Amino acid sequence: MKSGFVSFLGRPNASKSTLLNRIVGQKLAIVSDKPQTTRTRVAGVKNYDEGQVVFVDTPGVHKPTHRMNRRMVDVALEAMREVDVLALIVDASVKPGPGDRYLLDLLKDVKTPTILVLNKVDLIAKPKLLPMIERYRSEHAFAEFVPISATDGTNVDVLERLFLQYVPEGDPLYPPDYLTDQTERFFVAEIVREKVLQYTHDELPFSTAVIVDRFTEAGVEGTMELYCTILVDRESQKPIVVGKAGAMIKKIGTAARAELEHHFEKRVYLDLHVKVKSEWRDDDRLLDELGVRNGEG
Ligand SMILES: Nc1nc2c(ncn2[C@@H]2O[C@H](COP(=O)(O)OP(=O)(O)O)[C@@H](O)[C@H]2O)c(=O)[nH]1
Ligand SMILES: [Mg+2]
Repeated sequence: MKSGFVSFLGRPNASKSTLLNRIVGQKLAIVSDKPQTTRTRVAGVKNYDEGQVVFVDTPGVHKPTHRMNRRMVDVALEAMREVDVLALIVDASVKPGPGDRYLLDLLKDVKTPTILVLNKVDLIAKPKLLPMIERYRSEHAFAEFVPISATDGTNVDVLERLFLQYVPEGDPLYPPDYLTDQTERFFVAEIVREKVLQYTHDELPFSTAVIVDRFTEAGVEGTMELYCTILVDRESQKPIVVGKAGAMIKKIGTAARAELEHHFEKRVYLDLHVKVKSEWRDDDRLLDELGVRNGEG
């Protein structure tokens, strides 16, 4: 049998989280069209006839501007170490930039087999792929090059076969029904944050966090009670999240509740509340509480 770890590495928005969800067949990591959505490491386990693979989704590697971002990048870099396979995920639909250069430099002395995954091929014309692959081939000794589309699933099965091929022999690391290291509490906070990202304006995403103040398992009535606080950075951002006569927060709450009910297969009572906390992205204690891990941790 085979078993091992595969880490996803890449720039923000390359589609790492979409790929994780696609492979494990369930939404573990939230996804958005805004960069820097993923703030910490999320692992998902998949069992195959040939063995078990643990996939590790990471925050996108970018230039850090706050302590939070420093931690995010550290988490991503940490995930490069002591794994069996690396997957460098690139968005094939956008022009390579300095961020790609930085990632290639990071890989320079890395001995771990690294697969280049060219993602979002549904958005590009096929003839563009080969020159792109050739360029990456000249930049680094990648083990394989795999064009995929994480949203429509093109070639993802081929990629999974390759991952299995590169992980070593070994016994499974987790029991067969183990799916993720994520807690339910963290998942709740992430789903609420995803809806905030989805419905609010562009200036908001980086500066929003969600804290679960109270999480009550379904009681006799079979209803889970969830009380969450949405943190924003500035007073001016609060009305964006609350909306006119509370319309926005209601929309966020309705969408989050529907998804949580579907996920937990239980009735959910969701209470959302918005609070201004300036500079929270540089508040170590709060970052600890939010689960934005320290790279070393
Ligand atoms: N067209 C297309 N869009 C994709 C694909 N994979 C992801 N996306 C979109 O790209 C955005 C970023 O995806 P996400 O998984 O959050 O990226 P991450 O930051 O690398 O984790 C989202 O809006 C996704 O819906 C793909 O294969 N094709
Ligand atoms: Mg992500």
